[in-house]
Amino acid sequence: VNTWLASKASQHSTIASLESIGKTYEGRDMKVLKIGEAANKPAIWIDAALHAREWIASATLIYIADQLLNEYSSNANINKFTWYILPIANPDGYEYSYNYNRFWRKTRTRNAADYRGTCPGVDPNRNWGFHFGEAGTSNNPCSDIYRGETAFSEKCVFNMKTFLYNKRKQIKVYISFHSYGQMFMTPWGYTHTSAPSDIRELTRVANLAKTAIKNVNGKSYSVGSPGSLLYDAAGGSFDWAKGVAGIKYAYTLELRPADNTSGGFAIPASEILPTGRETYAAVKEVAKRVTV
Ligand code: 0X9
Ligand code: ZN
Repeated sequence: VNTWLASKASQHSTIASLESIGKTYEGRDMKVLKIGEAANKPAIWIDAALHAREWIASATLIYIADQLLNEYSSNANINKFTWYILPIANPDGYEYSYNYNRFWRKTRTRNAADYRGTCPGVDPNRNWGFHFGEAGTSNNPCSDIYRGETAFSEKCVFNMKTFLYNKRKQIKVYISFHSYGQMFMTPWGYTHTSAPSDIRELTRVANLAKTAIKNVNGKSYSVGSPGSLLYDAAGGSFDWAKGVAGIKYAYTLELRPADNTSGGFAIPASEILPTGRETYAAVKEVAKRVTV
């Protein structure tokens, strides 16, 4: 992925550049592709695979990056923004899921609370510093929803939040790609008993994106908060983006499983393009409809 990003950035050097936003626990670079001219415009951030096993999220974002590069100069809805693309938000976990355990979810940090050293890793979507440690999180290092000792204990999460916080005035849209669930989710993730004051506007845009998805391959996404569709989960990235960084349009997408598989993480490669196309339609719809 990093080789591909580097070659794309050099092929499109007038509008693209590649930057490392820091290193992970195991020393891997986290590469963000910036698409846009040098002069900064309002920005859209998209990340994928904060959860290691959600490979389809990365593949989808790579497809979208390619399309954005091809269309940037000619599409005014795209080139009114600068784009920041992070296809692999948890590289240590991703590598582990490639080589050792396909269904690994967390990071690979050695946990101080794990005395035996048998339960590495923190859920990087429970590790953000907004309502940290509340609903839908665990203090047990062996749990798949282990939140970590403290907020931002995970280097990959810390690096992301530092970048996002520094650019919080520029970034208008935050989108995090996960799988799987076929859902377009709005904040808050930490509670189902309250919503942001501008929830109507966030839902309006989400519903337009939902229609854009449906128009490509006929897939129906649900729109709503994690608590209304799935479960409450505190310490997630989009809650922080909205609640602390003040990024107005903060969304989490749960991409879809394949048509006829049990389990939706390891879906066939033949699903990459259809998922890429419909999700790109959603992203372009968001870019078209947000007011910045
Ligand atoms: O549990 C999660 O982190 C997400 N689902 S997943 O199957 N990809 O693990 C849902 C996250 C919703 N966002 C927040 N609750 N912040
Ligand atoms: Zn996930």
